[in-house]
Amino acid sequence: MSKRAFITGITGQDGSYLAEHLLSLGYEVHGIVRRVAIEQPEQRLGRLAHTRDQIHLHPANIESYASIFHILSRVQFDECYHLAAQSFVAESFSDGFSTMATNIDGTHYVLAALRELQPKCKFYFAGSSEMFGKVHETPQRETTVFHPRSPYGISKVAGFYLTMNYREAYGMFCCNGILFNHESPRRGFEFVTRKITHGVARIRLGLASELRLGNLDAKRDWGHAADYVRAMHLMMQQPEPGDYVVATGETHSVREFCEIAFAEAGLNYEDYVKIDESFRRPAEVDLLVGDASKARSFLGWQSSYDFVSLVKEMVQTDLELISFSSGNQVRAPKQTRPIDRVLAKGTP
Ligand code: NDP
Ligand code: GDR
Repeated sequence: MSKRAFITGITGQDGSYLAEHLLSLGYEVHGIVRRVAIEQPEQRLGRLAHTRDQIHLHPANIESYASIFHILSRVQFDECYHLAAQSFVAESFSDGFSTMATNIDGTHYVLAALRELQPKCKFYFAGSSEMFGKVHETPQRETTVFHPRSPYGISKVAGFYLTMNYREAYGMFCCNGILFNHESPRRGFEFVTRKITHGVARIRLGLASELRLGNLDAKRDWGHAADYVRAMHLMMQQPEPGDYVVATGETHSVREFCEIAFAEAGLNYEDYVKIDESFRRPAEVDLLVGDASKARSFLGWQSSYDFVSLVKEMVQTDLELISFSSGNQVRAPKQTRPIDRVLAKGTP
């Protein structure tokens, strides 16, 4: 019999890749979506366009214990991947209260409902390298001390310890993924990588003349989301639950990302990027680079994308997306996977 998975945050970047991965492994995939998504499928379910007829969507909100309880009392699951969150760090400075409520209470509601109704269901929590924040050692690993620098980072530290506590107190199979930044052509437009690749495509096609960014010196360990969802699934197949860093082990600055992205479109970033202080954060995370040795040796996981291929894929997909919507002609994407081509055409 096929396994049944429950994904919160299925409409997001990771949720959409994870749903596809689990479907390819023969899982029956269920996910929750906010009611507004069901009412506006074209705008809100774009990332699921190509898998919608194979997955089961339930209306729910992680801020409502009752809505989670309602689903878990009707359908039995083998694995729960809790990805839903307010995931934009900058927004967490603007409204820390909402971020805390969604991310901490939401995680607690899912764990509490599982404990009550399905304590044998395995649980994955989407922890983050933002928990390391002002880093105490480099590279960061599972044993590195947390020092979050934003309400978002603090909410993820709370979720991490909630997950650990349900494992220790109730013997549940609960895993924390400590995932470093991962991107793709499905990344939200507010995150710096997509903001850059989308900006590059708009400039290349004559729709914009500049790109306004904040701190170009911040360094991140950027991987590809399609690789990282494989690690989530592998953690849940281990004999014992655990916590794992997932990262490429390479770090690059926002400036380097710009340089490669603009060059991919035949442009020089220095001619177009303008510094806008309003995009700087009250407290910055300057440098992240992860040590994924544990994931490599216990899970047999490794990243298949290198940094340059990731940037190029994102630029090429955005060129095609904008070209498609504006009727311009550009060269065909070189490294875009077919699935992302479908997505690109269905995403506004
Ligand atoms: P996205 O922002 O792309 O997706 C977030 C998802 O959460 C969306 O499906 C969103 O639904 C859903 N969501 C938000 N609030 C609620 C709510 N109140 N009720 C129900 N659903 C809600 O994030 P990613 O896919 O990039 O990340 C997935 C998870 O992994 C997040 O928890 C993020 O914090 C974490 N993470 C991400 C990393 C990355 O680099 N991408 C790295 C480390 C951790 P809707 O479509 O309705 O808005
Ligand atoms: P991050 O991603 O905060 O690392 O969180 P983001 O892409 O937002 O920022 C990365 C770095 O780029 C700098 N930056 C800018 N960022 C944005 N968004 N917009 C700008 O104009 C800009 N200019 C410079 C930022 O200051 C920062 O240093 C992501 C999210 O996916 C989290 O949910 C996840 O947990 C972490 O990655 C790991």
